Amino acid sequence: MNELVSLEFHDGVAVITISNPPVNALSPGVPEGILSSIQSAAGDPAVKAIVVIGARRTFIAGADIREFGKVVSGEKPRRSLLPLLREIEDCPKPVVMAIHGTAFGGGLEVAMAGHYRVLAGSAQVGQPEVKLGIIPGAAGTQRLPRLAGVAKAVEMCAFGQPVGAVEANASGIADAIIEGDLLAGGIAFAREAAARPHTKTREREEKLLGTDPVIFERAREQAAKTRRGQAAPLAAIEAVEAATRLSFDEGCAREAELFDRCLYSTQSKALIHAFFAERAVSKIPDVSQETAVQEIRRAAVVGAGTMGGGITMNYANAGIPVTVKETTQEALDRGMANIRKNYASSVKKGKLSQAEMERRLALIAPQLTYDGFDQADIIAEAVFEGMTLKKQVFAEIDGIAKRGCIFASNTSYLDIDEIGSVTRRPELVVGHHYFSPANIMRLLEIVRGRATSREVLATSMALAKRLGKIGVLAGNARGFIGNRMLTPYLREAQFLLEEGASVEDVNNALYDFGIAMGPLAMSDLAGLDVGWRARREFKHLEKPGVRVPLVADRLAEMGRFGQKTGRGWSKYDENRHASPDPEVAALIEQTARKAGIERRAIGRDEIVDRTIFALVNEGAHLLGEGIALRAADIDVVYLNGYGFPAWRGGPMFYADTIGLKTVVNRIEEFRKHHGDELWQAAPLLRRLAESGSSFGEFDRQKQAAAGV
Ligand code: T1G
Repeated sequence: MNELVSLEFHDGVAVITISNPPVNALSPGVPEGILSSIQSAAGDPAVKAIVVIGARRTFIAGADIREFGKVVSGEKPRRSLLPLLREIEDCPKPVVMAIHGTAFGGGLEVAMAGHYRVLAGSAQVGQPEVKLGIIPGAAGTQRLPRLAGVAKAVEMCAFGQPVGAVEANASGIADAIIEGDLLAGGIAFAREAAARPHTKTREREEKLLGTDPVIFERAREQAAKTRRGQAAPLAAIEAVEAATRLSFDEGCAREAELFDRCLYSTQSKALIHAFFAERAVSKIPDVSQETAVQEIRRAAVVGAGTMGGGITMNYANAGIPVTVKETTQEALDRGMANIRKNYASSVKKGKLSQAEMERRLALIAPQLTYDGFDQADIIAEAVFEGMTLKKQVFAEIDGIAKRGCIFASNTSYLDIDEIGSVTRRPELVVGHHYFSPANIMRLLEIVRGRATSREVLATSMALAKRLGKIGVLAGNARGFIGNRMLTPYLREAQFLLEEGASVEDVNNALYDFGIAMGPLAMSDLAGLDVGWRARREFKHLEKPGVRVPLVADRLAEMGRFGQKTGRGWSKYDENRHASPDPEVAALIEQTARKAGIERRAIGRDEIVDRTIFALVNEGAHLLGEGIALRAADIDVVYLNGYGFPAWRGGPMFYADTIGLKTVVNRIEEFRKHHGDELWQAAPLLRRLAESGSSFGEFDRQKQAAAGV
């Protein structure tokens, strides 16, 4: 026992409590405290059984992830949990793990070393290590198949999804589900257990016998499909497979080899970066944790189109009554039909019960007027992307809404201050930029206007969490963070076409890089008309004499809007499968020749470097201008809004892994070939590169300076 682990006695039952806020991670001192408590209880003749439990909201949520960086950097030696787990397992008295909240990673591994596991009904257990680019490192891949069977263990270790109490009980991980007081239930269970012999998990072999090797083949196929490019899921499958071939100790040794290989990998560094980046985005330096958060009891949405419908579902999904307004009955019916269709497909997939669907639909009030909008705590605007219409809507709701009602525009690039300028409450105007499909995509760009109050920002961050979104603060620049960076990325993708690469070359190069969808395929999905309209709106901002992509506007003028018209950069069949379109290839070649653009063979590396470094360079501009608070925020935007592979950590983290000096040198090469106007390393990027620094270091220094 120590300040993190306490030991108490309840009439012959020793209770070991782990208290290491916020999530009882196995930080230094916790394993030591558990070990000495187990040894003390084991040696105490008055003790018949032992219960291990977590204080406050959870059991052990795993190893302390913050420690990994110190091990990888050599600052600290890797400490194995295996001796502690052996001590627990070899304890002559039954050790009962009483689990509430989450037993994740090392938390479940500690639990499986115990002789029994009793769960609160809402508890979750899992081996999510692959989400951090590693695998279980404390015999989880050896003990879990012994308890839950090989197939279940492969699924949990290779794909990282937790299981609930009922499933844990059914699969053999748990021995009982405790309703009511968990500690009391755990002690009662331990008392009974003291009266019978107990089994060591490592000695349970029955579920390993006669394992069908197809399990591993299928898991590898699934990993290749759903975890494309990631090494850890394959390592986890190999480790569980070892459990079926080797002795327990040999299996643990094989697991340790595979664990180390993952831990020192760039993929793991990237995924751990993503883990902490996602948790840091909600921290805004000048908006303290004490800032008042407004309660959102009722919402209203203007516009039931694709985005408006998805936004409406977000509120209903969170249990918030929401009114949605359209201008015509036909548009309203279409919007509601889409909402019903989305819910019905979730019910069909077993992700939602029919009753829950009905409950959520009952929270949605579709209408053609602003009736009830005066009751809303927030009004989300999702009308057609045009300044005139948005200002008209904001003027209308300003005349109706109650005092303190927040106005949130879903514009994806228009000026929030100008939209809010027609209201008498600019301090309550903010951008809530969702990503399509809005009810699915986790990203929410929260756009801060000149007058947006701290309370509105704090409320927006809290609301994002409540809606199951990741809120990222963005300054009010055209396109905010995501779309602003997308412009040079798509520009380069199109220039590469004009210079000789094919549509498929460009899409495949980025797909192989790990991005969910190539840039041209993504444009075809979003609709080429969207970019076309935006370019026309901002034509006056184009610099004379500076090269611009030539073909996209032609395609749009020809009515080729992408998937929705069956033709865009590619052709699409009725199942939206893409195929090369020789007409487009001819149009590109013809347009390029007419513009006097030299065409040549272009390799994959150039395609990746020009598109990704354009992204990184614009990101560095955003950071320098303060439009993004942290480089990590930019990474979170691209991981959750643009299909950037998490195992690369995001564009800014990726640049750090390449080395900023290398990035700047490459940009210099592009500048020499394509001109200053298109390629100038951002001042911040150049400064960091010249000082041998990184975006990660930039964030750390900024965080230290801001003290958050
Ligand atoms: N280590 C260190 N800090 C952690 C942590 C951990 N394992 N888990 C959470 N935190 C911090 C987090 O950064 C945040 O800090 C605060 O706790 C609240 O987290 C040996 C090698 C448990 C489901 O992968 O999934 O065990 O921002 O905002 O939404 O084989 O946290 O407030 O400063 O996420 O309620 C395996 C990771 C580790 C679980 C709670 N375990 N954590 O979610 O809160 S590897 C995991 C989570 C391992 C073994 C291997 C979630 C949660 P701050 P939060 P939440």
